Amino acid sequence: MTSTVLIPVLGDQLTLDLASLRDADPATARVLMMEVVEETEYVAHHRKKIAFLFSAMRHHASALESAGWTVDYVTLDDPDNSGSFTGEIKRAVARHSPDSIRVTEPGEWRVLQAMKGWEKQLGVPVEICPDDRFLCSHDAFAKWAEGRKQLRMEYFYRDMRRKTGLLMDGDDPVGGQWNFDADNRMPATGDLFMPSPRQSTPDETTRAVLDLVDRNFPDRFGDLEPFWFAVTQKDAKAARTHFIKTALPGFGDYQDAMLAGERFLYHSVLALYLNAGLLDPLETCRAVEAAYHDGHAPLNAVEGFIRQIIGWREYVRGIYWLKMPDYAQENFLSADRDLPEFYWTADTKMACVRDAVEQTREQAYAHHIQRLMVTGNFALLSGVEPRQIHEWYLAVYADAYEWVELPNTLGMSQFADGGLLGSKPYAASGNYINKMSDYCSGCHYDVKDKTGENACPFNPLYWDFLLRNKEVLGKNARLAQPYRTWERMKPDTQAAYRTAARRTLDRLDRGTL
Ligand code: FAD
Ligand code: DLZ
Ligand code: SF4
Repeated sequence: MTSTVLIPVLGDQLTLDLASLRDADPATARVLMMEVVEETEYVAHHRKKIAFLFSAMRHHASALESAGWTVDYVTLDDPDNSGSFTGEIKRAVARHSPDSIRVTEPGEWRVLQAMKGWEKQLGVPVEICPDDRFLCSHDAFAKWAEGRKQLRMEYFYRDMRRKTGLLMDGDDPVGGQWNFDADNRMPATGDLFMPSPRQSTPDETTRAVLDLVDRNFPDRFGDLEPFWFAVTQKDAKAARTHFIKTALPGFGDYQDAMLAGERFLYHSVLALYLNAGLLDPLETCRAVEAAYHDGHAPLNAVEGFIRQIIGWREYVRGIYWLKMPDYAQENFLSADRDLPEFYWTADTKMACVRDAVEQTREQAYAHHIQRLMVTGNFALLSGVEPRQIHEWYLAVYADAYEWVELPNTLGMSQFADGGLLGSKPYAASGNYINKMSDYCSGCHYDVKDKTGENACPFNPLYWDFLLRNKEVLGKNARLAQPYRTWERMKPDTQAAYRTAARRTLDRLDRGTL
């Protein structure tokens, strides 16, 4: 007698060679894909993100069918749709009477807990397969972390270079150096040639999804149009080829730059495809490495890009699974301010924050330095509760899933884990933003003004942040210099900073910043 296996495939598992599909028999297996309201609202996801995932899921269902699988696809507007993964698995078990369920582990702790309950709830054996689209397993990461006082990404990354052989010359790194980050700090200027990501044209399936999302989520944050994301593996690969051809050579130099109105600069805009499963990380790194060997892109660009993927991306995932569920509750700096309304409305006179939020609303995208040094930096300096800023990042970016977003937000950006990810907080005054961008020239505030009525809010807030957190940050060796600078200031100057910080926070409270 043949046995039937039910294989749920989640929205970020859009990979034909998924672990749970491997070795299953397409003739007898039933693949289940489901658009469920619970996943759209556990945080209020951006409308473009929902549309991207639903369209990519529908295209993936067709791709699976073309590969011989039978797919049971539940749309959001199916009148019988129960609205949750567990509810839909239950209904699918009733429809197909499977002998077992086989699923690839999810990207979020919350969903894993639900999956672990399925066997008992449904009375069907459930096998949860490791997600081997990642290069470092949970066990391998735990082993690497064991006994280390500090979990430094740089050492993890070197191990990953050795493991994958990427940019290796025998036992040595190509170019004699592991990391070329020091070369990657050029500010951009408006006259630079600006590549832009490849734009796909919405087909009939995507148009139907855009209508569905518009009807069902009329009041959600985020513009649906223009919609140009790739929604198939083929188009995502074309976007990658386009990035390598047009933007990769400048990726290193301008990695930390920001320009008003320039949404993408030399960034790849590939994270949403990698995280949903439309692109394979190792294949992507190999394609980028080939561009170096072909002489198309310089080593600082190629090494920088590969480090983000096999270094940071794998490392934050390792941290997430090592530290959850307690990690999500961490609040090392006891920050308790509510998220300012302008994170949703962009209604602020701060040009840098306004631009970052506007483009987030338009594109469900902002690049790393905008996330870290503008919206993240402002939340850190003003003391926003980590949970609230975490939920914002998780909701608004098309590439956001908790395994990658949470360590980046709580750890890297908000220092809420007390320094597990970074040895010091990414706190900066307006000077940093001015150096790396052209925002300040079009701003209501004056970046050179430290304490006056029109002072850039980042200036007094920077000192206020250090003083407010002196008890926990004062012993941090990497902050010794700014604390010394504060001590050396004249009492008048200190008082002026304190007054300016109070004024700034008061404006923030009154919604007039
Ligand atoms: P590029 O700049 O072109 O970088 C290339 C690739 O490297 C990315 O596609 C991504 O896969 C990877 N990468 C780069 N930096 C990181 C990083 N720090 N951690 C993990 N992968 C990285 N990234 C997400 O994928 N999802 C998130 O939800 C997310 N949330 C973030 C929240 C905050 C507060 C911060 C500071 C960073 C966050 N990042 C997140 C990391 C990074 O900002 C994004 O990966 C990047 O901006 C995506 O755009 P891109 O594809 O153009 O990346
Ligand atoms: C993010 C998301 C959204 C908005 N909607 C769905 C959905 O309807 N169906 C689905 O299978 N997945 C969705 N996702 C992605 C899931 O939230 C993601 O698979 C889990 O968070 C685990 O990483
Ligand atoms: Fe941002 Fe300050 Fe510059 Fe305005 S002056 S853009 S608030 S850094």
